[in-house]
Amino acid sequence: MTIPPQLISRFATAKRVTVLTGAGVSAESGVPTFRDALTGLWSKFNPEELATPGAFFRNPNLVWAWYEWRRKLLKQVEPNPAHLALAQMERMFSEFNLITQNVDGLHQRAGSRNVTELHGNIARSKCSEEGTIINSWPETGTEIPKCPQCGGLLRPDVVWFGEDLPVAELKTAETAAINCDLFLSIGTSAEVYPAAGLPPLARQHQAILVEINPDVTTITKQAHFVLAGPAGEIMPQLLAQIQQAISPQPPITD
Ligand code: BV8
Repeated sequence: MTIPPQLISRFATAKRVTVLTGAGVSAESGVPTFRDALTGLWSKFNPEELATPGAFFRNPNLVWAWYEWRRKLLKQVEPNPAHLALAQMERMFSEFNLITQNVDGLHQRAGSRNVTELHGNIARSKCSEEGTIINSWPETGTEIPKCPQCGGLLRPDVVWFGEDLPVAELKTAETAAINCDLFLSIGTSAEVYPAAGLPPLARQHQAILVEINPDVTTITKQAHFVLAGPAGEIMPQLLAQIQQAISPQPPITD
C-alpha cells in the first residue's frame, strides 16, 4: 500500500490527532466484526437483535450466553499490529485521543493508555436493576450471576441499541473530533450513531479526515485520504513512515 506523501507530511506537522476505531480494527485478531455474519452458534442471530435491553428482558440467558461466548473468544486472541501501532502512535503527538466503539479491551491490552470506550467493555458487568458496576463475578455456568448488592441479574456493562452513551465519554469524543488536526476513522462501517457522527464533525471543524478500511463506507466520499486495506497491514506502514518523517534515521551504511 503506497501511503501518499502529502498525508505523511500532514502527520509530521500535526499536533492533535484523534482516532475512531470500530470492530474492523480487531478483525485481524480473530474477533468477528459486528456486521460480519456471526460465526457458529450465533450465525442465526443478528447482533442488533441481541444487543438490546428488550432482548435481555425477553431472554436474559440467551443474551448472557452470547456475551460469555465473546468473553471466552477474547481470552484466546491477542492485539494485532493495528492495535500495537496505535499504542505507539499515542506517544508521538502532543495530543492523541483514541475513541473506540469496541467493547473488547484490545487497545488497552496493546498498551494504549488514553482510550475512550463509547460503548463500554464486556470485561465488566453491571447490575440490571441498579447499575452497580461489577468487575468480577463467580463462574456460574449458564446461570446468570446475581448482583451482590441487591440480587438483581447481572448484564454486560456495554451500551445496547436504544441506550444512551455514557455522557462523559461522548463529550470527550466530540471535543476530540472538534479539536484535532487529523481524524482517523479505522475499521468502522460508520453506521452506528452517535459514533458515526464523529468523522463528519471533525471534517466540519477543518480536520483532515483519513479512512482506513478495505471496504467503502458511508464516510469514504468525505475522506481527504482513503487507505483501502486491512488496518493490521496499513497501520504499521503508516507508523514507520511517520516516524521516518518526524525523526529521519540516517541510512544504514554497511
Ligand atoms: C442511542 C455494544 C440515544 C454492544 C454497540 C431506533 C431506536 C433506537 C436507536 C436508534 C434507532 N435508529 C437509530 C438509532 C440509533 C442507534 C443506531 O445508530 N442504530 C443504527 C443501526 C442505525 N444507536 C443507538 O441506539 C445508540 N444509542 O442512539 O441512544 C437513543 C436512545 C433511544 C432512542 C433513540 C436514540 C447506541 C449504539 C451502541 C450500540 N452498541 N456495541 C455490543 O458490542 O455487544 S454498537 C456495535 O456496532 C459495536 O460497538 C460496533 O463497534 C458498532 C459499530 O459497528 P462497527 O464497529 O463499525 O463494526 P461493523 O461490523 O459495522 O463494521 C466493521 C468495519 O470494519 C467494516 O466497515 C469493515 O469493512 C471493516 N473491516 C473489516 N476488516 C477490517 C476492517 N477495517 C480495517 N481492517 C480490517 N482488517
